[in-house]
Amino acid sequence: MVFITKPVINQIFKKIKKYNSIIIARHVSPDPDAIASQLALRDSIAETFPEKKVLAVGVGVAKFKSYGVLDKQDYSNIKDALLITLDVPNMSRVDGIENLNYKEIVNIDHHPKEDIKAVVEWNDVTCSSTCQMVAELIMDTRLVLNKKVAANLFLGMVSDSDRFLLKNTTAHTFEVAARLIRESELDFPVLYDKLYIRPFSEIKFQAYIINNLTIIDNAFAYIKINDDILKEYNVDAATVTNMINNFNFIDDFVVWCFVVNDVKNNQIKVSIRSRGPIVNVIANKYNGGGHKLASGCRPKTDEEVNKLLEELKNAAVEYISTEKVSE
Ligand SMILES: [Mn+2]
Repeated sequence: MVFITKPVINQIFKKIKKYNSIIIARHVSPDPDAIASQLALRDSIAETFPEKKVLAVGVGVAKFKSYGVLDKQDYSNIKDALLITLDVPNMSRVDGIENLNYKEIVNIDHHPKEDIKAVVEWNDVTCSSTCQMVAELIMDTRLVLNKKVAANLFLGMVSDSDRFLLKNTTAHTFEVAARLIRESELDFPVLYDKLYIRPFSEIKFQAYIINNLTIIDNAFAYIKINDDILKEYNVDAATVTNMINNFNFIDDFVVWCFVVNDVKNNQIKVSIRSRGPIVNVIANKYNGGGHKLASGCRPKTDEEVNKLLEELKNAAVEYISTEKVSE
């Protein structure tokens, strides 16, 4: 197998080589792909170029601690940094760069392109994860691939493709994964615990969702979770949104949506998944975005939530009816 280095990978590597200070950021409310790509790239650059200052910024998440530690130091005195944004297409969702003086941006992302203006833009919606892209960047250049870096990248790839199950998984995804395992001699089966071990209370909470999901017209399913329920099951708002992929492959609906009232952060969080209808265009209208079949948003009011649910239901019902016609 011959792997052809993409020109954009060389351009990114040149920027990394050129700058003495590099700040690596990703989206707010990070998922494993965001946090793992960020830490893997930081650790790889730091090991390849020990003289450089490389910081991974943003708010940490306790349950992702084992992936590595974010840099908490003040960077307001750093001038002329290179900012590398990962797994995020819009500037407003980049976490932790409020006081940063950066000179140029390199963006590496697999979401549909939005407003980030990068001097080098590697945006590829055909990639299943940002970790897949960072893995290629590292393996196709002289950036160091150690076991810790490889483990993080593998976890991000597995997580964002839902164990190579989602439609964004391609032959290339498997090629990068195989290469990553081979080149780092990664013992990957032991890593799955990190992603999938969970307390029994979460399974009980999943049963609550199963028993309380509203299904409309064999097309659309949704549930609204309030703070009392979160407390009763001892789970947080992120647990709800992380659970949404477990409801794939259910014959009774093509679009499903979890709404959670996150009192702690004073916001309404919505996760949406689809087996057909394009949902990110709807999520975009309610302070959100994401992928065609996997999106999220943050409506401001209950009224907005209800409008969103109505739009999603209509999209689902319409999809089902056209599918029936074409059968
Ligand atoms: Mn991602």
